[in-house]
Amino acid sequence: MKTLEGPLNGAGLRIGLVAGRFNDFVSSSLVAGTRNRLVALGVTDDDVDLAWVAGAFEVPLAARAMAESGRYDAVVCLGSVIRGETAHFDYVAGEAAAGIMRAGYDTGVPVVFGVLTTDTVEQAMERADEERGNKGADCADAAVEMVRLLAAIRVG
Ligand code: INI
Repeated sequence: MKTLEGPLNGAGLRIGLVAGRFNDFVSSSLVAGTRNRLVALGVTDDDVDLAWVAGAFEVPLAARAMAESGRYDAVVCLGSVIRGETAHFDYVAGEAAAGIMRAGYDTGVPVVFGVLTTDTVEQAMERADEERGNKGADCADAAVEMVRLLAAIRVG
């Protein structure tokens, strides 16, 4: 049996980030966590582009545009939807998740889900913290792994 793997080697990859301005203090931490980890994996900082959108609801369309552009090997979606702040939580979070997944499925470009869904701002900050584990860093790993894994699958 041959095991196909996606090594965490980001050299030469171009990565698009999409971040929601809603709860921008959370998004900015997620962006920093993603960016730092991408660079640690060998991605050149100049090969990372960041697009800001209003909120999580707008993230999928921008992610899809990035994925369709042919300019990025993977797209990382970042933001937070916090239950305490809106009765629309389920709609915003659900549509963001579904749209992000579809952007990847429809384009074949890895589109990674880094939109936090939490009950409180504190829980969101915990997951966007450099010390306590930053979800953006996990997303950087997932993006690079998926690019390399898909390449390994295609080669066979
Ligand atoms: N957008 C978020 O990213 N997080 C939220 O918690 C949120 N709340 O609470 O409503 C939110 N709403 C804005 C939404 O994403 C759109 O930007 C807006 O509805 C315009 O389409």
